[in-house]
Amino acid sequence: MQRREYKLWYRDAAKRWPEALPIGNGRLGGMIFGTVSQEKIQLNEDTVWYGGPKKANGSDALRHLPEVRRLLMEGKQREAEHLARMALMSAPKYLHPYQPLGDLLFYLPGHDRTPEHYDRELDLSTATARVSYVLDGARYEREYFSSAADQVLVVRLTSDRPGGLTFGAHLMRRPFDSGTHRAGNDTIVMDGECGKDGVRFAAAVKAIAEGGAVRMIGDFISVENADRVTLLVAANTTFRHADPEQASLAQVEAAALKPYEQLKREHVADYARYFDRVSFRLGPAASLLAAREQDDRPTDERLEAMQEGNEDPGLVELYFQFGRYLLLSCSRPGTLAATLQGIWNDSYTPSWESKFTININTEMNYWPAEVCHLEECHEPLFDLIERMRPSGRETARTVYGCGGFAAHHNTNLWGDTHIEGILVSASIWPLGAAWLSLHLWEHYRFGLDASFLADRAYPVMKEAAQFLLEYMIEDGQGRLLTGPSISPENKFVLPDGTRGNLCMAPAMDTQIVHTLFEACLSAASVLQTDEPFREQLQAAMAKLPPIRIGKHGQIMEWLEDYDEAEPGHRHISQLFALHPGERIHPQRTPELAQAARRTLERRLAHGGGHTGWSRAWIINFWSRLGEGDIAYENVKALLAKSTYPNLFDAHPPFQIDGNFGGTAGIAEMLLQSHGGEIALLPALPQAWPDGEVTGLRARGGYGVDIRWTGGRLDHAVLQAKRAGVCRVRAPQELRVTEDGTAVAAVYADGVLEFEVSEGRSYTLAP
Ligand code: FUC
Repeated sequence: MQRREYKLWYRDAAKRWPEALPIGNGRLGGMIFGTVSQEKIQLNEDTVWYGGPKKANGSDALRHLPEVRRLLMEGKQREAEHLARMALMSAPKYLHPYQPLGDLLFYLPGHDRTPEHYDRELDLSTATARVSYVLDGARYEREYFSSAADQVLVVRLTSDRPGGLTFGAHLMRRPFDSGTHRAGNDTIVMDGECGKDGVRFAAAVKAIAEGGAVRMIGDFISVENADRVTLLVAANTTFRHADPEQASLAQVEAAALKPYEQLKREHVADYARYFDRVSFRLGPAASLLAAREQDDRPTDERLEAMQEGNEDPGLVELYFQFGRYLLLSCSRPGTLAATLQGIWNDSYTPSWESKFTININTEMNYWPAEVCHLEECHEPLFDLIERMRPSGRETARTVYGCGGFAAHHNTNLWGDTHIEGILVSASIWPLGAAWLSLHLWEHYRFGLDASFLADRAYPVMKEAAQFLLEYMIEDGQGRLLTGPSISPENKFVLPDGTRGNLCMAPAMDTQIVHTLFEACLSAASVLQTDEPFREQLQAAMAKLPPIRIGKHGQIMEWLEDYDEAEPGHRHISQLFALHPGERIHPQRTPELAQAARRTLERRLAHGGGHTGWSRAWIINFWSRLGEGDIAYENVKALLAKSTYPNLFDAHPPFQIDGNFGGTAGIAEMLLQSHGGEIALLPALPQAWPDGEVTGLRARGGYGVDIRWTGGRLDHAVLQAKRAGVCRVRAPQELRVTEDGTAVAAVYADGVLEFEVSEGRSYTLAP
């Protein structure tokens, strides 16, 4: 049997949504069930959100803010939280959900028997799903993809029996079904609206048959006795188009001018130019086929075997590439950023409204973007941040009386920034804009695009920092504190047993402030601008509370050494400085690194990592601590405990952050680039003695390929985008060559240093 490289595959149709296979072009998504007699493709369009933008900042907030702070400083926890709940929270409280577009259903008469040779797969290298089966001696095949090139979702049905395809197709949106209408004699259109002030949407489906006939019966497209059929699906909303129906019809008509093979070719070419940039192999190349027969087993069976403790390096490769596939399929330039579910959501009331939760989840979605060479996929996040700026200014001004821009723990299609929700444990956390802004800085650090830094990144970073400079207050000890705020979403226990969330200067806040201010200083110095602002930042940084070690030897989560109400809490916010931040480093700050390790051990001992994203963060943490074996244990746990049969991450329910955090974590095990150094194989587990990864990216403008054998580096190739000094952390001295010629390098304190020229490649080997 041919090895199913980079394929998810199954012997059955999906019975449940988390068994269906996701396709997407960044904005138009489909979940493929692959049912033989009644196929269902559950559809999403990224701007189908219920409701409009809100003006919800609490109108009494500013008046009561000093009192909340005073109560907190005086240790009056209950009083502070009681007042904050009424005075600071927004009205209305909750943002509205991201919703499904609807279902495309088709009914095939006579196919309601058990077929032979049923097969359903998702090919990650072509972003194409396939279903095939044999019925009454005839072979039927379906192919499905969502094309970014043509902005249509395409379904192709074929049969090797001439005239063998007869079916009816229609669109539905239960329980908000508002019917469809015809557009010509081969197209149906479904339209509707998402509430007062919400978007209006339209979806169009056109059928093109080769052989046989297409006609309209009722609200169905009826295909009769065709040899091959192409269904073209388009959908849009008023978020981008004044007339979404006209836009959708134009898209299906334009696609209809191209033969199916051309649509497919252009889709694959567009997709593969991103996907093919990175390859990842675990295991010795020569014995790959023999050693890994299990790669040919269905994906759900491999996952079950992993749950039983089986090793399956091929499944790790697949999971890694699946994360890249998902990012390419739900976040492309011009689309909306990936929500808690990317673009795939089948519920009108999804968990957490399938929003953008920005106290970890949305950020985690984008961790793989730069290192896994999908930097273009990062752009929708920058657009979202841009959209948040005007409302963020309003929130900063009306809630806090400050300049700059601020956001809290959730945002939506419209970029709303107010204190969202009613739970004190999550809502009052004004660091959202600051954390998100760091993503623009990360994009610069990898790509070194100075005009991006000047035009897009720095203005946003600066505006987020301006808010913080005005918002923080000095306590009696000369410390500069954030607050009222929370350590997402953990509670502490005061000595008298009182439990609380709200506090001044939780550790993660201060760590984010420090990281953002440092980033602003670096950016301003690259851009040679803003001297007085830099001085302001430096003065403020000197007053920030330090990272402190508490009574358990842990990194303190709060300003005081409180006990956690839930020591195994899923959030591990106090380790921001270890990852994605960089201040805790095993070599440079060994004591803090030891405390970070202790923090993780305590969290894990109390059941931490029980949600997919929490587990994924843990992989990244242990990688930064150089603990490959422990990181790998957590990779296995992520697959075994928090992964659905279609490889979607299970919070539960489905939440895509675990997929992206898991992919980023695997990359972090193989390559790190922070603190001005590149680390090759910094957390390689013993279980991966041999392997190769190509096409990753490192901060400082490097492309990186790494090959290793017997647990040791074989060679690495660094491609430098810019001239400069390259620093590589390596356990042993390495030879550096450029085109076979030795390059002078100095090796000291575990770091190799050499000069690189723009656009040149350097090979490093023992
Ligand atoms: C935060 C997390 C939850 C979930 C939600 C979307 O509230 O604590 O686990 O991820 O966001």
